[in-house]
Amino acid sequence: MTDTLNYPHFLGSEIPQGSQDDAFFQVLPVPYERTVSYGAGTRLGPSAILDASWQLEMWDGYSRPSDLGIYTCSAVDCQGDEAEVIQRIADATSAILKKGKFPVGIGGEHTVTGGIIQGYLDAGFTDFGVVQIDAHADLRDAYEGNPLSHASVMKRVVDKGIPLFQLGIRAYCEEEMAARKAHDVHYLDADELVPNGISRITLPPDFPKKVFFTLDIDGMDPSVFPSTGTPVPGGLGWYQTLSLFKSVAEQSELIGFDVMEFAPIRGFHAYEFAASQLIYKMMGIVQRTQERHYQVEHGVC
Ligand SMILES: [Mn+2]
Repeated sequence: MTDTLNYPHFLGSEIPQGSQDDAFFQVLPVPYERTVSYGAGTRLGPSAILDASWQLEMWDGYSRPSDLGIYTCSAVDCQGDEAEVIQRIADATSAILKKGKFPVGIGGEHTVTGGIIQGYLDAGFTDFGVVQIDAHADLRDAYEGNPLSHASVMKRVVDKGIPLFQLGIRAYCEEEMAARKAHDVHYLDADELVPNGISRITLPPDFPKKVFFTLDIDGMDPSVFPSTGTPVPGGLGWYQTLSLFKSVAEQSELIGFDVMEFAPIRGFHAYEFAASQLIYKMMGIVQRTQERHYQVEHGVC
């Protein structure tokens, strides 16, 4: 578990570092940790996940996502002014998009997703929605006075007029309930999804076809991932999470995804491996559901 920017590349034990011009999946490590509200350690998430990815098999059980090429970008420099870091994240994301490739963000705290979404806007994406798995609504206008807090990241998204669908939420305040109403946020909370074993959803007919998927790892149950800063009981299971992601992928044109808020626990490498496998399985679902939307050789159509 290192705390440097010299990260290994994703699945580096099995495949060479892809080319930035050719590889479809472009992994963007963002070791950003600034507005911690409880446990710390998300700045170590990207390096731990990339280290653990060397233990993955290329075959994910259904296909070989690595056949599309995986390029691991240099980690975003997260030192300095918050707004400048967010802009650096946006710039790195839009650079990937301008090459017609598929961003896979690895955090870092959930604030990072705000920078990634800004990157889509900067790259000229307009008509897209965001689907979020999370324990927390992240819809506070500011948290402890900070509008760039991880607890406010989805408020920044809906403030930009981007449609939002939330899955697995089970911790929110009245201000966030009001924000859901004010911004027509769609949601299926954990108390509906988990006890009823719901693993498929239908997006509303007017939801944008292009979807960015953000997975805050605390949306999953702490029995699966205790390795996160603000765990909440009653979350989604492993298969349920992947199945929900697949159901969204089947009815959308996915334009990217991220996995945020992973905070490794020293000595418990099972969680690091699980996080890297989750990302690789999500890549596999993208590979198998998005063929109609992209041509491997020419990037996203
Ligand atoms: Mn979150």
